[in-house]
Amino acid sequence: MSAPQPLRPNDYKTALKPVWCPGCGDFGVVATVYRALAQLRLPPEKVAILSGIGCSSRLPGYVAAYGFNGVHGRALPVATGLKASRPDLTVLVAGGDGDGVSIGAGHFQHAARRNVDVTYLLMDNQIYGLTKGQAAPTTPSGDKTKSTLYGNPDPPVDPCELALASGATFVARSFSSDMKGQVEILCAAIAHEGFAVVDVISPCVTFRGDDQYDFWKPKLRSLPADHDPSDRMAALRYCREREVLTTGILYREARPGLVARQQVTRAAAGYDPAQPPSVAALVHSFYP
Ligand SMILES: Cc1ncc(C[n+]2csc(CCOP(=O)(O)OP(=O)(O)O)c2C)c(N)n1
Ligand code: SF4
Repeated sequence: MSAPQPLRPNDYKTALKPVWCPGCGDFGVVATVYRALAQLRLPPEKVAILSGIGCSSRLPGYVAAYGFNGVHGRALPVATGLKASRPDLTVLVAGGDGDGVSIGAGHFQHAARRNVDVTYLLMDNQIYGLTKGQAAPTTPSGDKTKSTLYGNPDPPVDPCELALASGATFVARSFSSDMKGQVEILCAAIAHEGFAVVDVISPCVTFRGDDQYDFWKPKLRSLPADHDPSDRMAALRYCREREVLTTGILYREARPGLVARQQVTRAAAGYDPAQPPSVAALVHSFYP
């Protein structure tokens, strides 16, 4: 029998051709997913990618791995259940800023608090793309959109700030066309134990304007070499930036993830994975 061939980025492509608009940042994001999976040598049958609804949430269809395209805003609860029952799988969640920090905001906070062992790829275009250009919670104040014709009257949410405030143990920011930086961050996020949030700015050229790359590129900065990623307050200083966009791993903390904590509590209760109790026995133990 011949030895298995090393995996290459193209091995993770499916036959489906992305239907994103030409120039959409999401093309860059999926390309970095192919590269990161290949770099980590993760066999497709050991990876699951889940999403909600949105242009960005189409991503699982383009990656040769297990995939699930669920309900708007609800990818994280599904991912939590999957990881809890199949801890051997590498679980990624992909989706838009609307999906993640608007309708799905409650799940985002609790996944962070519980340090659920998934990588969350938040494809942040600062707009609702799929529904054709309404303001998202990430849309900057004052911007005109289909739902804010006179300018957005609200202050935006910064997903990294929300993740840090909610207790996430890995928080990073990247830009979709920065292949090298994004692959490095994604590999580190996937290797991290616990909830790893990657807020990737992924321009919507159709509803945020085709000048998005010209707008963002001069603002991109790498984290300074002396940044201490264990310093939460230092990480917070890179949130809500206006004149620049600092990319890199803002925050990283070693704390047991949900899977490890679950194993500890189960072992303490005498749970034997080889002989799991029946549901009836479990219910009876609560309501004798
Ligand atoms: C429960 C529910 N509410 C609203 C919608 C309509 N809807 C679909 S996608 C979407 C927002 C898309 O924006 P985002 O999540 O940021 O993803 P993008 O399309 O920008 O990638 C909305 C409001 C829906 N499908 N289901
Ligand atoms: S509408 Fe925007 S987010 Fe959706 S595919 Fe087009 S450019 Fe991308």
